[in-house]
Amino acid sequence: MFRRIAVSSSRFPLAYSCSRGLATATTPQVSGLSGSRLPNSQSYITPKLHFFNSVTPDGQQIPTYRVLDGLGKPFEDATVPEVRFRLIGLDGLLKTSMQIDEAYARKIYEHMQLLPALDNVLYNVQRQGKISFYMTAYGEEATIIGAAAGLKNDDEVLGQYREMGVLLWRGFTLDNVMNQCFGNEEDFCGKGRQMPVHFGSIDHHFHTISSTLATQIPHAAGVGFALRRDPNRRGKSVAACFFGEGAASEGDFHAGLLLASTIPSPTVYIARNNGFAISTPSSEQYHGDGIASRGPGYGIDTVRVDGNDVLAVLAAVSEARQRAAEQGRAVLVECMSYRVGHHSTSDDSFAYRARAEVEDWKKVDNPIVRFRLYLESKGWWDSTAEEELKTRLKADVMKAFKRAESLPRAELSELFTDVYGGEMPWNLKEQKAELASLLKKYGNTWGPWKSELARFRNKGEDLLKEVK
Ligand SMILES: Cc1ncc(C[n+]2csc(CCOP(=O)(O)OP(=O)(O)O)c2C)c(N)n1
Ligand SMILES: [Mg+2]
Repeated sequence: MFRRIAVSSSRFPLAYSCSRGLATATTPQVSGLSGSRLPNSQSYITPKLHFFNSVTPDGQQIPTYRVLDGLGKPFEDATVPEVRFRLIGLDGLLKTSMQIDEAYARKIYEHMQLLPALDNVLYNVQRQGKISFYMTAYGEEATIIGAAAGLKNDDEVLGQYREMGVLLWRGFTLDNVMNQCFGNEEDFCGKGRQMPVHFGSIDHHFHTISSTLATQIPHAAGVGFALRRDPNRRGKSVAACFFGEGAASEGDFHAGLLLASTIPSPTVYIARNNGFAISTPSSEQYHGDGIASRGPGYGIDTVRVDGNDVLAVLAAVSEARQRAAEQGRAVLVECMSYRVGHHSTSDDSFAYRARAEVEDWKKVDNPIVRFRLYLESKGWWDSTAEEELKTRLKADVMKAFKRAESLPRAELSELFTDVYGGEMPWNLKEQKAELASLLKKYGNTWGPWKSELARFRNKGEDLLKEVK
């Protein structure tokens, strides 16, 4: 028998451990060739011509780790039947082992509910033309909040764009969210110079989102490496990188994982496999066994998780971050879910998938309902609590929306600041002067410019005063 890689590790049975030492321990002896190996590898020589196309020992697809069944009941033989994990407690400290108690479970649930509360309002606000763009996280609430809870709050996060929930988990406020989406003068992420949902916050260890798919993947390998080189953060902090299964088709995915594996770098790669890359279904995105099968190819410990089970995601990500921190190496977690919403406000997904399919997913495998059933079974939640929560979240979101809408944009001249450190380069100075002279000529005479200018603090006066 030809066995390509090592099987499960003792610390986490469903992870495919790829450390080189294990290969020797688990590879069977081949009769007649006992002990013969290639001189430059650990590979045994075999007389059997055997092709393989699976990373599991039995040729099956990689299994999916789950804690709660569809009705929110923990599996009897789950890895953690009493739902006790290594957790970052509500005090922000890492516990070797901690039971999920009522306070912790409610915090998770409230954050899962906060995402659709925001999405419902901001999606419609975009439709009314008040913001330019928006992306919802419908269907991925368990993946995003479970992963956020599994990380330490000072782990460096490099997201793709659907990970606003990580920021919210870390204390980013509703005002912060709204200010960024409206790009008003209080948007500290980018002073209104980024598209909505392109958040970034130094205080929340959240690197600014880039629309260009997959760039965050090699960047994360570098961030992880920098953490490893920093004596104050080595062994304590990791880089956590989110990306979609579509982004994983970019060259940057392969470059990034190879880099993180070989340098090596304490980086947790979290693949959100939500079944679609805009209109491309995952069945057309790859021919192999999802994203997880690629981890062992790069020598990276890997696990696949039910992304609709918040406790499974939490357990897998917290174990992955611990491995990454302790071993200084990359780990890959693939979270399986289904993108219930449209890709973005620029998409109509019913042009390429049936409405009935989406409705089925909402009912049959809803991550929020699943966790709510778990809470109810513990006596921690009921319909009154549900009603109160939804009313409160809606009111909070509406309050932040109205406030953000009423604020002006930053001063127009801010358009040119902070692009580079140090003195402003000549080309920006030139562009700034050109804009100022155009404003002087047309700003208060041409209707569209006049109404746009009125939306900036000081109505563009800061630029106009620079025109001689
Ligand atoms: C380099 C690059 N190519 C294409 C696009 C256009 N684009 C934006 S999002 C997207 C789909 C990404 O899908 P996935 O990675 O699965 O993430 P999801 O939207 O499902 O969360 C595409 C093709 C882009 N932004 N950047
Ligand atoms: Mg996707």
